Amino acid sequence: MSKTILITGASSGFGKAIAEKFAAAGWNCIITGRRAERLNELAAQLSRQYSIRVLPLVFDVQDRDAVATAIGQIPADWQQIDILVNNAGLALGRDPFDQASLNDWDTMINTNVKGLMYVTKAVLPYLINRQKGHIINIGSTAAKEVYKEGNAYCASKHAVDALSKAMRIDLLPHHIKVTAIHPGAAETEFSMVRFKGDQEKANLVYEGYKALQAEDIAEILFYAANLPEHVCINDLVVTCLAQANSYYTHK
Ligand code: NDP
Ligand code: 8X3
Repeated sequence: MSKTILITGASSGFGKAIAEKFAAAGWNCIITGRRAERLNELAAQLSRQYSIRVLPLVFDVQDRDAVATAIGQIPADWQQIDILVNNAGLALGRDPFDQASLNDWDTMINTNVKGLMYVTKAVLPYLINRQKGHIINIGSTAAKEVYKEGNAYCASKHAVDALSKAMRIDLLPHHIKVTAIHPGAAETEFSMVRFKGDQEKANLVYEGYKALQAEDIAEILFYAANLPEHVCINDLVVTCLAQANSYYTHK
C-alpha cells in the first residue's frame, strides 16, 4: 500500500522538492502552504506525472484555528500519515538587534516556532493512533550557531532544535521517530523572502560558490525517511562543500 507524507511549505524550495522526490517514489502527498495556485498546480503535475494522490491544503501555519481545522478535517482515507515534514518557515530581515522590526520578529517566531508546534499537535493524533510515524523538522545551521544580525531567526531555529529533542523524548512511548535536518545556505526563495524582494541582495548570498540546492535536501530527507523501522537519524547538519558553518564560507 502507498505511504503518505504531509509536507508544510510545499509551494516552493525544500518543500516542493521533497514532494517531487516522494511522489516520484510512489508516495501520496499532502502538500500545504498559503499560495493556493502554486499548490494546486503542483498537485495536478505530481498526480498526473506519477499516478499518485495529492491533497493540497491551504492555510497559514501561524493561524492556530486554521491549522486545527485543515488538519483535523483531513478526509478519512488520508489519515494514515507516515511522515510529517515541518518545513514551512522563513527569515525576515537581517538587522542588528536594536534596529530589527518587531513585526518581522513576530512573524518569524509565529511561523517557525508556533506554526511548527500547531501543525505537529494537529497531526499527532493520526500518528499516535497508529503507534508509528516519523516527524522531520527542518532546522538550520542557524539552530546551532548565532550569527551577526541573525537574532530572532537564529532564536526561532534554536527553538526548532529544542522542540525536536523534546518531541523525541516525549513521543518515545508512541514509537514515533523524530529527525531534525539542519541545512546551511541553500538556493531557494529563502533570501528573496528574507530581503523582501530585493533580488540583488538575495543573489549576493549565493554568489561565488555552489550553495545547497532544494533537491539535495530532498535526497537527504528521503534517505532518512527510508531507513529500517528501528533506525532513526536524530540530528543532521548539512552544508555545501564551500561552507564550514554559519561563519565561514569559501567564496
Ligand atoms: P522558500 O521560501 O523557498 O519556502 C518556504 C516555504 O514555507 C514556502 O512554501 C512557503 O509557502 C512556506 N511558508 C512560509 N510561511 C508560511 C506560513 N506562515 N504558513 C504556511 N506556509 C508558509 O524557502 P526554503 O525552502 O529555503 O525554506 C524552507 C525551510 O528551510 C524554512 O523553514 C527555512 O527556514 C529553512 N532553511 C532554509 C535554508 C536556506 O538557506 N534556504 C537553510 C536552512 C533552513 P507560502 O508562501 O505559499 O505560504
Ligand atoms: C538559512 C541559512 O545561514 O541564512 O537558515 O541562516 S542562514
